[in-house]
Amino acid sequence: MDSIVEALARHAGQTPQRTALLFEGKTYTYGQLYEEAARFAAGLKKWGLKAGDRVALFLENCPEFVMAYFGTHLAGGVVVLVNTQYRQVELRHILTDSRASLTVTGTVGAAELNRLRSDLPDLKGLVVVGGPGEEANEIPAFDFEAFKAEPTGPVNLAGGSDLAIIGYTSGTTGRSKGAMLLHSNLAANIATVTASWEWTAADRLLLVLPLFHAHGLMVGLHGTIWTGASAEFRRKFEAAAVLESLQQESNLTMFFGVPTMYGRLLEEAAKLAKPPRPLRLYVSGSAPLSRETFNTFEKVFGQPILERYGMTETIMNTTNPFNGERRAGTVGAPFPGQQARVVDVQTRQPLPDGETGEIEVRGPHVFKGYWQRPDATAEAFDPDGWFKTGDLGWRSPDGYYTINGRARELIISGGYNVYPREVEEVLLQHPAVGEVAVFGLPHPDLGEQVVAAVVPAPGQPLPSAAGLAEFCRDQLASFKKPRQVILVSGLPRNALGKVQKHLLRENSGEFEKL
Ligand code: MCA
Ligand code: AMP
Repeated sequence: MDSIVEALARHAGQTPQRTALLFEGKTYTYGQLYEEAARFAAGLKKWGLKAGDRVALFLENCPEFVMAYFGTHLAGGVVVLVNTQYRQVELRHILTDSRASLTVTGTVGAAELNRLRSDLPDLKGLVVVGGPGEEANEIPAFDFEAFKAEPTGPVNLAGGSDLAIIGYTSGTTGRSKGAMLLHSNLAANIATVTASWEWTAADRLLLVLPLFHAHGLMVGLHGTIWTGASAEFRRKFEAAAVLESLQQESNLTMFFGVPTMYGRLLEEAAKLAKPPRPLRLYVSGSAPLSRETFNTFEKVFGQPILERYGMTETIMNTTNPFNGERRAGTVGAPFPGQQARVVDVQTRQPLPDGETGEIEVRGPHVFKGYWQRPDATAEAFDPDGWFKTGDLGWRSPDGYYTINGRARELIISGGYNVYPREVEEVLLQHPAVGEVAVFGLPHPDLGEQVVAAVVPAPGQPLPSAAGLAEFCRDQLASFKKPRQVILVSGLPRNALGKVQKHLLRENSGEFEKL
C-alpha cells in the first residue's frame, strides 16, 4: 500500500463494521471513519482547497482530528502539525512559514489565532470543532460539522511521492524548520514497525500520546490503521486512569508512552494492592528511558519495555527486538529495510563498534528535506544520502545502539523538545534580563528541565523566577518556560566568545536561585 489513507480506504471497503477507534465511550468503525474523512475532504474541495495546499491541525486528541487528518489526505492536501501548547511565537512562525490556508482547531485555538490575524495573511479560514463561538471572528470560521460535504465523484488517493505532512522541528539556528514527510515515508516506516512488533488486526492500543507529534500520530494512529487494528485514544495522559484501564479492559494489548509516563505509571502502581495486568507490548521513546525505570517496570508490570528511537524527520529509526533481548539503556538496531551508522563528528568517516560519534540514518523512511529550506536540507544530508541525526551514540558488537549525547543543543522535557535559543530570544526581551543562557538539568519526572542563567540588566529591578516563567508562557508553549532560574554576574565564555553552558550546568548548584 502506498499510503496510510489507502490502508484506511481498504479496511473500510473490506471490513467496514470493524472497530477502528474508541473515544470517550463512542466507537468509530472503519466504515464510519472513512466516510467522515471523505465528507471532510469533500468540504475542503468545496471550500477551494487544491492538491498540495497546507491544512494546519491545531487540535487536541479527538475524533475530529483523525477525520480532518485523513480528510486532508483524501483531498490531496498536506497536513501541518501544530502542538496545542504553542503560543504566539510558534504559531506565527509555523503558520506563516507553511503558508497554511486553513486551520482546523478548537474554540480556544480559534480565539488565539484571531488575536494573531494581522500576522497571518495566508490563513483564509478556520474550521472549528465545537463551533466558532459567539465572538466576532476576523478570520472566516466554519463549524466542523457544517463544513463537511457530500462526496461527489471518485476519490483520487494521494500516495507515494506526494507530500503528506510538514512537522516542525529543530530550531537550533533561528526558527524551527518544517520536515517534509512523503506518503511513501509514512508507509515504508509503518510497514517495518508493525512487522517488527508483530502488530496485527487483533491488537488494541491504548493511545494517550498527542496526535500532533510523530510518536502518537505516525506510530500510534498509523500502526492501528495500517494493520486494521483498533485504538482507544484519550484527550490526555493520566496515570491513574491508564492503570485503571489496564486493570479492567481485557482487550487492550499495547501501550506506547514517553519515559515520563512510565515513571508516573510506576508511582501510581505502587499504590495498588495487586500488580497491573501485563499487556503484550509496552513501547517507550521520544526521550531516554532510564535503566532504573526499565528494571522497576519489568518487576512491577511483568514485561520489559521495548525502547525504540525516532525523530520527526525520520519517524522510527531503531528498535529493541520484539523477540529477543530488550537491553536497558539501548535503542536496539535499525528496523529491517532501514540503515544506521556512527560517524566521526569531524571527519564524517564511519567509526568502529564501541566508539561514540554522530548517528546517521538512511532509508525509505527518511524525509524529503526541510520545507523551503534547501540550505538546511543540504546541510542535513551527506552526499550519499545519510541523514545526520544530531544524536551521539555508539554501536555494540552485537548491533545494539546506545544514545549517549547530542551534537546539537536540545533539551528533552517529558518527551517535548525545547531549543534553548528560542527561549533565550524571548527572555532577552524582558527588561530586567541583561544576558541569558538556557540549558537542561536532570529532572526526576521530566528527564530534563529547562534552566535559565540570567545576568540582570543594570539599573533594573531584579526579575523573579515566576515573572520570567510567566513572561515566557505568554509567548511560547508553557513546557518551554524555565523551571529554575539562576542568577550569574556574567556568562562564562570561551576565547571565541561562545557561552560555555557545560560550566553553568556543572556549577549550577553553586549559583543563587531566583
Ligand atoms: C506539560 N508540562 C510540561 C510538559 N508537559 N512541562 C515540561 N515538560 C513537559 N513535557 C507543563 C504544562 O506546560 C503545564 O504547565 C503543566 O505541565 C501541566 O500541564 P499538563 O498538560 O496537565 O501536563 P501533563 O499532562 O502532566 O503532561 C506531561 C506529559 C506530556 C503527559 C508527559 O508532556 C506529554 O504528553 N508528553 C509527550 C510528548 C510527545 O508525544 N512527544 C513525542 C514527540 P502550566 O501549568 O505552567 O501551564 S515525537 C518524537 O519525539 C520522536 C518522533 C519520537 O522518537 O517519538
Ligand atoms: P523530535 O524532534 O521531537 O522528533 O525528537 C527527536 C529526538 O528525540 C531525537 O533526535 C532524540 O534526540 C530523541 N529521542 C527519541 N527517542 C529516543 C530514545 N529512545 N532515547 C533517547 N533519545 C530519543
